Amino acid sequence: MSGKLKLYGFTGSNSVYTGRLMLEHKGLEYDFVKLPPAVHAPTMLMLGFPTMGVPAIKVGGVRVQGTRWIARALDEMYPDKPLLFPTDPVRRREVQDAERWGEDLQNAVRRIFYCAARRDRKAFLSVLGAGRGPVKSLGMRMLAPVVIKLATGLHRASDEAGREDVELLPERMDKIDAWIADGVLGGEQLNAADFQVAVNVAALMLSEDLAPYIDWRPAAALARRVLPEYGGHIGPVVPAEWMAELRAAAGSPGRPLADRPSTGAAPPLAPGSDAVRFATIMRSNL
Ligand SMILES: N[C@@H](CCC(=O)N[C@@H](CS)C(=O)NCC(=O)O)C(=O)O
Repeated sequence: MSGKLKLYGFTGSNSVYTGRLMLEHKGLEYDFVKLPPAVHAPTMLMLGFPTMGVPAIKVGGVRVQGTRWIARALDEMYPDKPLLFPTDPVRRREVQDAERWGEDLQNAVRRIFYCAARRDRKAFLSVLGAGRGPVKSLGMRMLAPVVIKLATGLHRASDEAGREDVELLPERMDKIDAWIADGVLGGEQLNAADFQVAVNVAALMLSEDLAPYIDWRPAAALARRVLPEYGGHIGPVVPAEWMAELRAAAGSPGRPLADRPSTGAAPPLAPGSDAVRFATIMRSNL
């Protein structure tokens, strides 16, 4: 492919992190075209993309939008670089299934995020404003009410939906842990599903309310491996009544530890490991 690859997106977006990590995995050089949230939507149309969504890539006149389509396009365009999907057909299908499921998790995490953002503007700014200079931070503060309102509508992030998403977290985290145990996720070579799923576990762990219910799990260790530094912090804003399922789940804080796997500690970061590489990239690119 000729020409420098461009990635379009905005800082702090879970799906954009997935896109970025896949480009890093392939070892591709790219320019990150940072667009302000909300403003990104008409901009993408003006740039000739068929929809308003990010992440999106453009290379050699080819435009691709959406994490799952970007993953496929990257393997097709750069088959000689580390692959995002296994070549074994059975494993490949398992990874594709986990990846598709992961996009639903991505939507759930986005809904939970906007429920939190409506309750605490600081949470919104700390995630979507992470790493911005003073002028851009001011711009983000001014944009925040509009972005929160638009995103709530666009992503159907009502309280009702957000509550259901919080209630489903134990079940969803169990599924991720099971995929890790089966080797679909968290293998020696990370794959497209790892980037889809683990980014969203990392995003959940920004929440002071939710992190204690997740951080002991293999899913959390995978999130720390894939994306050790998701910028931002979400203080305690999740209504207590939304968290009954989490509190009742086996292995949750205050519950017997019998079922709690012992693999929750972050793995040591070997020099040159994926985690160290990505942490450096994230710091320098934000
Ligand atoms: N599920 C999509 C995510 C797309 C998405 O919702 N992106 C948000 C930013 S986090 C966006 O661009 N929303 C505006 C739109 O889709 O029109 C993917 O995996 O790529």
